[in-house]
Amino acid sequence: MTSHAPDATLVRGACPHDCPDTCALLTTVQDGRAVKLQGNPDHPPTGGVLCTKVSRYIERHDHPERLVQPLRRSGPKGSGRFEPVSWDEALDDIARRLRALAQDDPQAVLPYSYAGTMGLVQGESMDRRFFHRLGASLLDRTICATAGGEAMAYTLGGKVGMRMEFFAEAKLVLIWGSNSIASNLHFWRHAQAARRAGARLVCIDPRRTETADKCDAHIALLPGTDGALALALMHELIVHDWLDHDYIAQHTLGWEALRERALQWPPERAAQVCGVPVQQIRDLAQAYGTTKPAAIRLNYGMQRVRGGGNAARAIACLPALVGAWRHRAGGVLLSSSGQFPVDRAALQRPDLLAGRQPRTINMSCIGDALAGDAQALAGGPPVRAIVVYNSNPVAVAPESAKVAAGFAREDLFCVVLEQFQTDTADHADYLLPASMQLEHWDIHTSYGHTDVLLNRPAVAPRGQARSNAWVFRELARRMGFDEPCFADEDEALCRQAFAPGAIDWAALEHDGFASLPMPEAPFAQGRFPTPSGKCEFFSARLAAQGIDGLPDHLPNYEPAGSSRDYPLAMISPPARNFLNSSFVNVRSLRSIEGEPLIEIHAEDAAARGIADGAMVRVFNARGEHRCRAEVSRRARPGVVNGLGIWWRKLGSDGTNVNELTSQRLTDIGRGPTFYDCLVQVEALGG
Ligand SMILES: Nc1nc2c(c(=O)[nH]1)N[C@H]1C(S)=C(S)[C@@H](COP(=O)(O)OP(=O)(O)OC[C@H]3O[C@@H](n4cnc5c(=O)[nH]c(N)nc54)[C@H](O)[C@@H]3O)O[C@H]1N2
Ligand SMILES: Nc1nc2c(c(=O)[nH]1)N[C@H]1C(S)=C(S)[C@@H](COP(=O)(O)OP(=O)(O)OC[C@H]3O[C@@H](n4cnc5c(=O)[nH]c(N)nc54)[C@H](O)[C@@H]3O)O[C@H]1N2
Ligand code: SF4
Ligand SMILES: [Mo]
Repeated sequence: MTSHAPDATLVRGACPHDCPDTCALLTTVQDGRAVKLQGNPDHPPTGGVLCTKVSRYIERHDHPERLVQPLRRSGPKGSGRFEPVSWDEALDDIARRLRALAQDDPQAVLPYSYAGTMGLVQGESMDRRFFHRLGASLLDRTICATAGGEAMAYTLGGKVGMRMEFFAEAKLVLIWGSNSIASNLHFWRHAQAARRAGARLVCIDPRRTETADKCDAHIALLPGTDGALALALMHELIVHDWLDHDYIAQHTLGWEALRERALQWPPERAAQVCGVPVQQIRDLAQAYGTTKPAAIRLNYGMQRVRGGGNAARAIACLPALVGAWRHRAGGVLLSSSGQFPVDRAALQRPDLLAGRQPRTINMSCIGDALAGDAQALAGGPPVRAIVVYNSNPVAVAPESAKVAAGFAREDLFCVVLEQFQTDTADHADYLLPASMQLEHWDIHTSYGHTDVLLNRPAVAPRGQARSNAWVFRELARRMGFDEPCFADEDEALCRQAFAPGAIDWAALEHDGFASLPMPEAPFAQGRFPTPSGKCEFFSARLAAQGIDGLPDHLPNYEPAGSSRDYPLAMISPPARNFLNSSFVNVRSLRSIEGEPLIEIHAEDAAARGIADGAMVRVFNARGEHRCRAEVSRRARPGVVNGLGIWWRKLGSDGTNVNELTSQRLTDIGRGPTFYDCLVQVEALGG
């Protein structure tokens, strides 16, 4: 422990990263510098504990390669060569270029952002106002969660479910499509508490993750077969009559039809599809049907396949069948984010569109959109300018050869707001230095717990770095947008995120967090926020769109074993010490992860003459990626795991796993299908 002088101050904040845990931070500041960062012990979901990544946050914050001044491109497009310019020069020129494009058709301008920070101010406030006022194209932000999120909305009525802390009281916990130890650490504490109290933990994941290692059972199904598994569980619940008939009768919609559907899925059929022993399915069904309370921690890992929405819907039906919702430790949780009464209209001001209806571009098809594909452009003009912030699309978007080619277009005006010179930043015409969480105001909700957190700046921005909201305010001024809302400062924006009275501001200011008032067992008496008020096994809203109103198993676009040329299924889940592509440039974390690698089962490796540690070529018709092979018990036969998401320029051949993934979309929610991807792997000679 280092001790600090008495003049050190403690500043309360929030972890900004795209992680369900949304930890409360305490930063120790001395002489204007952040010298220590810890989890706030007074915030129950954080419990004073941070993950390895963010406990290294000061290393990221003080990183010698942080961007600290505005830069203008000085080399060929994509070369990553820049020269310093002043903020005034940069902003004046950007405003001039955007104004010229807007005179023609503002839809030629596309914002591209995701959850580099989850903050409502730096992520979805002044930026949205700016683009709404301009009339720019709208962005469909699908890259992560829309398949599962919309599935929850159709079934349960929103991104709602169990409270995280009550998993500790469950007697059976299914950890489904989640490597919780790596990516939801603060949930894992509750799962362990449950286990200590006698609960059984079952992990459902193609990869034998560190989480699977610590569970009582692991069902290593083939990617994209979760819908079949869920339907077979229903089959067993029905034939053994492990059903809560009263709950079903009172609080569900479409039971007879679902029953008929599920009876088509005996465990033997699902076992074939899932590539697992039939006894595992029978055992899981018996455990789920007879253990009370039973809780399901569902995560987004299972919905990045063609049938991801249907699979999430099937799983979301399970708790109602056994009446699990009656108990506060029963039910399912994918995301809690739908619980927060955020005043998005106040923050984003869609009224500034003033009746215009710009076309919408799906961020998961950015490669096709930049290539001029008519469908991806949704009938609108070519994209002639792109403004990227809080995201690194060249590394994280699917089919990256197309994405990189799009960003390399000479005629594309590209502005990137970033903390570091990422793969995307390399393609900028203007690269603008962004402040970090310890330097700006923000306010946060969560997709794991149900507390609101306030993030106060602890230190001044490094160099000339500025907040996203500042940049869009300054651009608005130069564009002549004179509505009063363009003058709102960052701290004022924090206050606009919730309607007056919706949260306890005094608590937020004093403690740094405020808890929403929440029922303990939200659906014990039904009252789902669906149109019918019931758990909708059958969704009339889906049927009205010509989509099957009942959940089903939809095979992958690229099912395992369906191609002779590309016989292996590849998934590319998060690496424990990175957060998407953030932290890849933090040396201490990168040295733990080593280098880009693909985990392969011993049988698949032997059949290809691949030795542990050999360099391999992973390829399919979309591209190839060279990396190291790790012959690993974490990979099941037929499936390889390429842990993500590396910066392309830090890989061995300037690519990453997304060179192989496709731009096809999910059944529900228009989401990406990163884990629906066939490849071949071959040893590289020499
Ligand atoms: N350390 C770390 N934490 C993170 C992230 C990170 O990159 N690193 N990412 C953050 C983000 S953006 C998100 S969205 C959240 C949630 O992020 P998720 O992407 O859900 O991450 P994981 O919890 O690792 O769960 C993914 C798991 O799903 C498994 N999986 C892959 N395909 C299938 C399938 O078809 N079926 C099933 N059942 N499982 C499958 C993978 O093997 C993996 O173990 O986590 C966040 N937290
Ligand atoms: N193959 C494969 N691809 C995937 C996934 C996968 O599992 N496999 N996961 C997908 C998922 S779930 C997600 S959510 C996406 C995530 O994709 P992204 O949302 O693009 O996430 P990051 O790669 O972390 O990039 C975020 C960037 O925002 C920057 N940033 C952070 N804070 C600020 C700020 O305040 N201002 C500005 N201007 N910049 C900031 C960071 O420096 C970082 O470079 O990737 C997806 N891609
Ligand atoms: S990344 Fe997640 S676990 Fe780590 S500090 Fe942030 S919120 Fe907490
Ligand atoms: Mo995500």
